[in-house]
Order: sequence, then C-alpha cells, then structure tokens
Amino acid sequence: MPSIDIYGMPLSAPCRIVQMTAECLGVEYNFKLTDLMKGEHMTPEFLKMNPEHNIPTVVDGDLNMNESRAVATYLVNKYAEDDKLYPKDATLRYKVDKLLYFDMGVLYKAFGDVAYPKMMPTYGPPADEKKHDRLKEVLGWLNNYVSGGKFAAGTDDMTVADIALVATFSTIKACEGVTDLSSYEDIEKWLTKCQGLIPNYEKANGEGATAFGGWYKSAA
Ligand SMILES: N[C@@H](CCC(=O)N[C@@H](CS)C(=O)NCC(=O)O)C(=O)O
Repeated sequence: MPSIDIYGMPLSAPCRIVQMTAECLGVEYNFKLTDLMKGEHMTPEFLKMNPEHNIPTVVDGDLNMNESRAVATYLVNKYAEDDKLYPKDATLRYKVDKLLYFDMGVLYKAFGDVAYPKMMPTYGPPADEKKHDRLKEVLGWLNNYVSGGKFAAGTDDMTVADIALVATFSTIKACEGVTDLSSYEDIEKWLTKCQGLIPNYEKANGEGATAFGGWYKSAA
C-alpha cells in the first residue's frame, strides 16, 4: 500500500483535505505534527522541503508538495483505481476544479475574513457588516450547489471538491456563532452524507474541526 508523509496540524482545514483524500483512496499517511505556534515550519529542514513554509507539506517519495487541493488531485491521479473522485471528463473536471478554487478563494476567504480577526487580533479589525453578509451570500451559493441531494459538482459520486468543501464547512460549523447556519439545510444534509462516505472521518477531519472551533470560541 502506498504511503506518504503529511506535515501539518489537525487544526488546519487544508491539512484535513489531504488526510480525507488519502483515507478515501486507501493511501497510508504518516502524520508529522508540525506546530506552527512553535515555529516548526520555519526550520532550515522544513524550508528545504517547502520554502513557502505552509502546511500541509506532503512528501511522496522524492516529491515535496504543498497547496492542499493540488495535492488532493495529485493523489487521485496517482493512486485512484477510477476517476470518480476527480473525473476526467472535461465538463465534470471543470466543475470540480471550479469548486476547488471556490472553496479556497471564495468560501474559506469569506469565513476567514469574519473569524480570523477574532482569533488573531493582528489579522486586522473586526469584520464589518459587509463581511458578515458576504459569508451568508457565499454559504447560500453552496446550499444551492448541494440542494436536492446532489454532490457539489452535480456528480453521482463524491469528488475532491466535496472533500475540500467538507473541510471548510465543518470548520465553519464548529465555530458556533460565527454566522447563523439555520437556513442552510441542504448543506447539513450533504455534510452528513459526505461524512458517511469518508473513512475514519473523525480522525481525518472531525476532531481537527472541533479543535479549531474550540480555539474560535475561546477567542470570541
Ligand atoms: N492554500 C494553502 C493554504 C495553506 C495555509 O495557509 N496553511 C496555513 C495553516 S492552515 C499555514 O501553514 N500558515 C503558516 C504559514 O503560511 O507560514 C493550502 O490549501 O494548502
């Protein structure tokens, strides 16, 4: 069975994207805890692996990688028995890729803009009404994408786009009070469905999301 090293922290949603993808593929991973608070990502050894000094940093043989979503699609391309998690069909692949960018640049961004100023005062001033409204708007789009029991890209099977969005949405949900989630019923149903499809969900994502939520709530 293939085995990779994941340098990261369970708190980190991007790290959990790679963990969940590896779980879905049956790829073994050695989780190498890299404590950002202790500066373990700034050592000469770590910077040699990843000069961008972010986590996850993933090592597969002699290939050092970062950017979680690119790592997830690499793992599927390399190790999956079929293309369900990352369809080869051009239209479906566009839809999955689009959602991977949406997850990073739109959903996580909108969430971070609201949550991070509370968690890390150096991040910037508290979120204003516009930022809160933006997060609601973006969650509304996600709710539509997964409405009617669909996976996010409209595929019959779960894809890496769902996995990335699960990492982000479960993190938002764990940060109770960051926004009102009561009107996004389709997201809740989709989340439950995906949780049931990801092996070792709690270890790969649930525990880390809960820990992140604990950090948010202690700061809020
Ligand atoms: N877009 C990147 C984001 C990675 C990222 O920002 N990781 C954070 C932790 S969640 C980090 O390592 N921050 C420390 C740093 O950048 O020095 C990904 O998806 O992998």
